[in-house]
Amino acid sequence: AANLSWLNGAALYQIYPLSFRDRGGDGWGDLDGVIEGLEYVAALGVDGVWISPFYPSPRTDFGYDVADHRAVDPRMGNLAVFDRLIERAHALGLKVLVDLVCGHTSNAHSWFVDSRRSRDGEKADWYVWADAKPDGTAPNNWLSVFGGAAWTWEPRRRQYYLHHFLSSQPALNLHHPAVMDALCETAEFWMARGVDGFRIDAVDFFAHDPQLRSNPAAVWRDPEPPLKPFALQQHVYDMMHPAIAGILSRLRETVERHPGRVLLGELSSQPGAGQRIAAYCTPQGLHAAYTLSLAKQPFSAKRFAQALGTAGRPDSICWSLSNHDVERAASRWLPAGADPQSFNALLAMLAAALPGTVCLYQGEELALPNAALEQHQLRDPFGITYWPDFQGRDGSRTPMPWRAAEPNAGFTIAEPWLPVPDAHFDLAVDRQDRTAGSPLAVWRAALSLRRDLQALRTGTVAAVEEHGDLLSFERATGEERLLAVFNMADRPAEFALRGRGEPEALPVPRAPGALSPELAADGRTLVMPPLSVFLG
Ligand code: TEU
Repeated sequence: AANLSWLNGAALYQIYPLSFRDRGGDGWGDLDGVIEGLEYVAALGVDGVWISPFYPSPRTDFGYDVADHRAVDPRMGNLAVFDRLIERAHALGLKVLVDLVCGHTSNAHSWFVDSRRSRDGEKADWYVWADAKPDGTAPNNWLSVFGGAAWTWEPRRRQYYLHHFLSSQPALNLHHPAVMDALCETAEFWMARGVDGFRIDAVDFFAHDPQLRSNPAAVWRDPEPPLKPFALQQHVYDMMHPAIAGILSRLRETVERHPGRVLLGELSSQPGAGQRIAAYCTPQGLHAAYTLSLAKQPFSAKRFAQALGTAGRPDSICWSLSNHDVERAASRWLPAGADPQSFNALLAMLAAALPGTVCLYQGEELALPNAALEQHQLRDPFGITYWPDFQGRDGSRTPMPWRAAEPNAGFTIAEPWLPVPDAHFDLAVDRQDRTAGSPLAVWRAALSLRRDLQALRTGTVAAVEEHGDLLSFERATGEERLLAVFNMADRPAEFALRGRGEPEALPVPRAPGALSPELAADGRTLVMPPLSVFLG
């Protein structure tokens, strides 16, 4: 319990600022746009926002290639605008987390410009450099998440540098004390400006095998083509190294000096995630682990029960059903032929009932489907490389639709960097705002249940079970005990209450026309309509 923070029980909202709202009129979102949207976010009933990178960046990875950690990209505003953003968020009762990208920088960062120049400059060891093998090839077989080798040759040093993502994102050497000092100073810089904590990007990549041993080949039981090349190896040596705990403790010491600030670290879904969560979420490490472990499952009661049941410390997890790296949940999981609004209500209640923290991604509350883009519209190099087998991440990054009747749904007056899909206009904020039973109204009601019911917010989670299409679990505090049952399929099902007595149903938000679960005549069975939720 010593490690619990305000994150426990909280709901967060992820703002992907490049696609949130454009006030400057260049087709890309900016910080003034974020400020303008904060009132809407607060009205959803969330506790805070996580804002994806807005730092100066060549945008090869859309901000995750940071060229200066302690400034605002001039196209998105400046530090004075950021200060106003913090002030406005706090006035609305919202906490603010910003992204701290520690594992790599842009190759345009002054640190890398210095490091690549020679083997004996001041920052020579700030990145991960290694000699070629005698035949001139890369030091080992490590692969980049976004395709190809994780090593790129630098003619000036006549050495390879490591990059787990794009070659424009060289990996920082976090074993170097001066690098850790610089990152901790960056954390201090933003805390002094009032941020409430950090979402730490890609923690599993912070340290690797110092001997640079090659990874073994993956063992595939049932390979399902197309495989992304990253899946062709077991990532035992290039990531998830035990030294990561020590790196996190340096960051924790830094935030610990400022009461109420938190570290939310992004962990990958590689095998052993449960153990890593337990190892990193301690009073010397992270306050909570941000994970896509549910988002990466098929939508099945069995898989969700497994993910929840093996979570290790469920109160130390921040669950997300969607983010800017994956297909939007409303399309990814929608059962064939199912009513999208009923499915949305199921997702909203599931999010509201999860233990720990839950993080919504902008547009999730509007039930936006993923955008189907054409090849020429792609921006994400990950998608451009693998088209059409894997279409990249642009489909979840298209602009927020604010006003149905305006060009670009009110996101921008210019040409937006990614198009607003036709299907998103009808789902725009202004339209849903005035429509009873809209997906937005359902999310607001679900989040308000989470706020009002202490058991849903901070209760323990127990009895995580799967019965065919049904997922069930209990949330309990000293005074309150709640049973939550989700019918995850588009067909009816029955839930046996067994020794539970007759729980009294709480009013759960539903899609227009959707049926509620009923207690059968025997008093021991809940009759669950397709995609329905019982809470009581
Ligand atoms: O992502 C880190 C990461 O490892 C994964 O989420 C990855 O994108 C996914 O497994 C691919 O299947 C973070 C950011 O969220 C992402 O947008 C950045 O591109 C990445 O770091 C590099 O900074």
